[in-house]
Amino acid sequence: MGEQREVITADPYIVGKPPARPDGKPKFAAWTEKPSDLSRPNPTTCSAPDTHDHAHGLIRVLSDAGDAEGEWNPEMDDATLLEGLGYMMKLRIFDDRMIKMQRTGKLSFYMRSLGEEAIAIAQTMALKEQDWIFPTYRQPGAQFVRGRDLVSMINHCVGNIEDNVKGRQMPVHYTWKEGRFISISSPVGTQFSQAIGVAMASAYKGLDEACITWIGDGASAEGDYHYAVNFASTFKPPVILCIVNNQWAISTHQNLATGGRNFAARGLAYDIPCLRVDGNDFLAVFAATQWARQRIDAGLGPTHMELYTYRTGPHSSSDDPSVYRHADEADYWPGGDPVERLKQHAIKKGIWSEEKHSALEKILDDEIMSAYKEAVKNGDLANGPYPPASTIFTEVYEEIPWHIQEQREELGK
Ligand SMILES: Cc1ncc(C[n+]2csc(CCOP(=O)(O)OP(=O)(O)O)c2C)c(N)n1
Ligand SMILES: [Mg+2]
Repeated sequence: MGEQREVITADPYIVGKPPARPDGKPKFAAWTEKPSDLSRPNPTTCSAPDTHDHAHGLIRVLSDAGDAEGEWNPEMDDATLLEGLGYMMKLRIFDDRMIKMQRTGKLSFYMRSLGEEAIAIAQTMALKEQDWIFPTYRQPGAQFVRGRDLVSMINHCVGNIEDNVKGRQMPVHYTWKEGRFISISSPVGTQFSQAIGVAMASAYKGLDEACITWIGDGASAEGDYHYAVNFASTFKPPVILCIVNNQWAISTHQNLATGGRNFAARGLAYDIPCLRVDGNDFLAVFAATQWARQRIDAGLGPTHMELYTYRTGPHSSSDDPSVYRHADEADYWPGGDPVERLKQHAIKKGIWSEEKHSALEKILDDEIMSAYKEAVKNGDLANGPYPPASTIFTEVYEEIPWHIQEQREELGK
């Protein structure tokens, strides 16, 4: 007789339903999970079924009191911890500045990572320099870790003549070859297959180059997710597959994608070890990714993880969440704020203070403002100059198809 498992049935009352609409009181079940709940299995011997509890529980390191606890505590040194805090603060200030620029007509569109800063930053810090990043628009923070120049990031967001993608992409859809940061696709869900393909190539060539990729809770309901994970299951390439469950896919609640169940455990059906991680706990996110990278080091291939978080801001600068969720819903999120949690932990450890925090905020704000001033010297949205229209046709096709050539001739470029 096998072990008794819970029988899972769909709850017709939950499918697609958010916890509350704008006129109702926001509801989130209180978290009972503690950092001491889950063991850290040996990454080099652990199989998918061994991670049943990790797929259904929640990996946490920062306790409610702000201490780092449990087997998943990565025992991060102070300098690295403060570096991570600095990157998260920088991203938040950068996002605030850019949204102000969008509101004053300097940028056409913007998307913030508000509330999700820990994810791409902690994860990129846990990788090796040579690893490849296949992000969505919600992981620009990886570029800070890899050292991308702020002026170059802003040139892209404005779409001026120094934009490295020459205005061919929407703002925030960065591409950065030098940082192994692959172009962000507007069609959601494409990057999982791409990352797995590159990871397969890397294994085939015998390179120590892993891939990490992310998909949203909403996009994970597309077939693309399953096609991709099926390849990962079969070929076991060196890839870290992350579902960012930030509760919302624009105005659609994550319950529509899961029926109210979790995302992490779906990987168990594909025989891939699964972790469900508190996405607002910088140390837990780092530790889980380090564990996945250790499996890759040992030649064991993929890890599938859910980063459990909350999209604090609107979907994008074009969205008004007050029409579909309660205005204060973010305040009810049991996972708190990732920047505040790491800051409080650092203060408790005696390596940080409110004064140091404010001083760093000021330095970062000045740095971002001066980068912005530098970037708009290359043109802004209102006044140009813009990349020439002929760049629609160049560097896109190796051989221009006849119908595109006709269009080019019609434009006279
Ligand atoms: C294939 C495709 N379908 C629809 C869209 C429009 N769209 C852009 S983002 C988005 C929601 C994605 O939500 P989720 O995957 O949860 O990611 P999040 O924005 O929450 O990070 C949708 C429907 C798109 N860009 N591509
Ligand atoms: Mg989402």
